[in-house]
Amino acid sequence: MSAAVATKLRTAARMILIGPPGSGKGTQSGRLLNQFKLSSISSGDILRENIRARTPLGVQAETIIRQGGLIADNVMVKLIVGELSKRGWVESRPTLTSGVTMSGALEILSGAAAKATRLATSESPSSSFLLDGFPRTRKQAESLDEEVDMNFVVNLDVPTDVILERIAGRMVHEPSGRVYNNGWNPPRVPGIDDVTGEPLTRRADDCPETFAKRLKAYEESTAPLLEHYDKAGLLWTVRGNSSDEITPLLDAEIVRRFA
Ligand code: G5P
Ligand code: MG
Repeated sequence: MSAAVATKLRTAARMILIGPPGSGKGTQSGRLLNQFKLSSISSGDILRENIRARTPLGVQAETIIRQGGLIADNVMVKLIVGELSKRGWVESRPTLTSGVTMSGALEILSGAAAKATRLATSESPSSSFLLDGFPRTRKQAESLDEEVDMNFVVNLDVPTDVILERIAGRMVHEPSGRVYNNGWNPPRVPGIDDVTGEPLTRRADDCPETFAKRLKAYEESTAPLLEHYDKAGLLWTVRGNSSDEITPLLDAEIVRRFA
């Protein structure tokens, strides 16, 4: 569903997509990339990349993901903040926090207090980005707050019975994160990615038992996360049984806030 003409933003959108497994975060991300030329990071895709590459993190994460658990907060924060920095979407800058004395400030400015840095974001619309699947706990959210000011948090509220039906049919192109569904948005050629012609696969954590555990992990960690962003005045919840119902509502809200 790619739009013919992208909508231009007036100011930078730094968005977070929260939603249960299978709620359509990846689907909406793909559509937003086309519609608003946003860049995105999917925490799950990065972990799966590490698993494929057999990095130490990937080897550790593989078992946890297969069991439907969550990766430790400190590991995830380091991974995603590092990725933001690596992609040049944010950069380190000296920060003066309240309570900093003049001599302390001079120390910071002279580079002596190298640790006291925070990520600087540009308000240029071309610096807009989207996080899919991170943060997933309040602790992760608090750590992200210390690094960068996110300005819009979307909660995809999709009923569980609707989600369960979808997962059996999911096929993915792992290198790009593109998702398909046998019944709903099948690839042009069965089992083949539309863009690269490479084979599609099933996710190892999409079997019914693991999926039930993922849903449980989501339910346990999400209420405090949503409360955190609600208090910060950033949370916007959208309900719907299908991604096609949600997309126009989400697009309109982004236009209202950033275009
Ligand atoms: P992930 O990869 O972030 P989940 O569990 O959060 O995984 P998932 O499964 O990727 O989320 P999604 O992206 O919300 O789901 O959904 P999707 O892929 O777009 O859509 C699901 C399917 O439904 C697709 O086949 C799609 O085509 C279809 N579909 C979409 N819309 C519709 C519709 O309207 N109708 C129909 N019929 N079909 C539709 O995380 C994986 C694991 O990594 C770890 C955890 O272990 C996690 O379990 N992890 C983290 N751990 C700690 N902290 C973090 N921040 C972590 N991030 C990841
Ligand atoms: Mg996803």
